[in-house]
Amino acid sequence: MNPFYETAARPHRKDEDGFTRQEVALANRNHGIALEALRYDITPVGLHYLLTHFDIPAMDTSSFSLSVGGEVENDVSLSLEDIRALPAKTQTVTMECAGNGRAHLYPRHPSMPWLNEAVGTAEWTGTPLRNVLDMAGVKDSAVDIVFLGADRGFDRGHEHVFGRSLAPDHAANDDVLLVYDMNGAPLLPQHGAPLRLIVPGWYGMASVKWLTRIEAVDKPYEGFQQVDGYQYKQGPDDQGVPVQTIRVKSLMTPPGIPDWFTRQRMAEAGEIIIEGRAWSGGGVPVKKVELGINGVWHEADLLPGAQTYAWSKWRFAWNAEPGEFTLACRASDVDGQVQPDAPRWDNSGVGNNGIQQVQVTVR
Ligand SMILES: Nc1nc2c(c(=O)[nH]1)N[C@H]1C(S)=C(S)[C@@H](COP(=O)(O)O)O[C@H]1N2
Ligand SMILES: [Mo]
Repeated sequence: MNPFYETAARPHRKDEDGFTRQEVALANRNHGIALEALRYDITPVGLHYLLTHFDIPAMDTSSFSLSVGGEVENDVSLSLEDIRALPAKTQTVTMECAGNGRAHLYPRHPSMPWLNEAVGTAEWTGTPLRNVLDMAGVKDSAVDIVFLGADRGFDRGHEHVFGRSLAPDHAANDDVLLVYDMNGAPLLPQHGAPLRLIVPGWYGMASVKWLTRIEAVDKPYEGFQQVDGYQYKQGPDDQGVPVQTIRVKSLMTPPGIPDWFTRQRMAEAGEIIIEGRAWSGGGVPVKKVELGINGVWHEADLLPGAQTYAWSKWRFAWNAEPGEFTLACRASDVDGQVQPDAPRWDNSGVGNNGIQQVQVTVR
């Protein structure tokens, strides 16, 4: 018996600010970064955004094992100790949820109602996935490498474990990691302890948490989170284009001090330093960030030194006079991609890299 088929249809919502009880429940479980925490190059773990579809599974590190099978020469089973004994690699990676910005769309897809804050940067330590795939010996017959988590639930009537796949070539890339430490300490339960995948440059859904099983398969993987979820679609019946690398984006730390309830800002006239972060996906560097002040764009300083998969810092010195202002920030990357001024439509609200806007009163 499956009582969840009736939840399959989730019509778009037109109540612009009236979020539903279900959306509020999801927002309580899955928090975003506080925008003032953009000040840290590496997001402290407790300030990193979180997105968990089902429940955080109970995992026992001492009895944990990762199994590798399917189209491989040898089935492999590894304890966490075995994995920690493999060559280690640490990588700074900015991760963003594909649904970030969803709540700016109108009408809105009922799901986790992110505004701007589903992003964070961590130092992830693990071993390149390739080391484990080489132990198993992936056969030429493999067309996908599948990653399965220990968490299970329903989505639109379909019961499944959270699973994603990568093409074999991508899985063999040295930058794709099996991760056990975040910011130099063992993963916390909510971030996938004891082992997760990190796929740098891709939206967060690819980085499977609570990873317990890797399977090489000889037919394209058709798991729910691969082919039903995470597809760019204009309408519900579109064929869909898979969501993959992160689109260019920037955020600012709102200046001044906030009003508790509305989050609107009050700042003092004079020089105000506006700071923020900018990033793109697939290892593509950010080229330029602009700050918009009441619709007029000014080029900001982009600070050097960003690592391949991590965000850059940017800064703009604003000589503010008293008045009412709408600030905005807009990044472009070296591939020529630019953030759109208005959110781009997607049926389930994925991939919205529209500009952030902040209202400020200067006194
Ligand atoms: N097993 C499992 N892995 C998962 C998820 C999940 O629900 N279950 N959520 C994915 C999504 S959609 C995102 S955005 C990232 C979030 O990672 P974080 O919670 O560590 O920030 O994990 C991904 N990996
Ligand atoms: Mo996500």
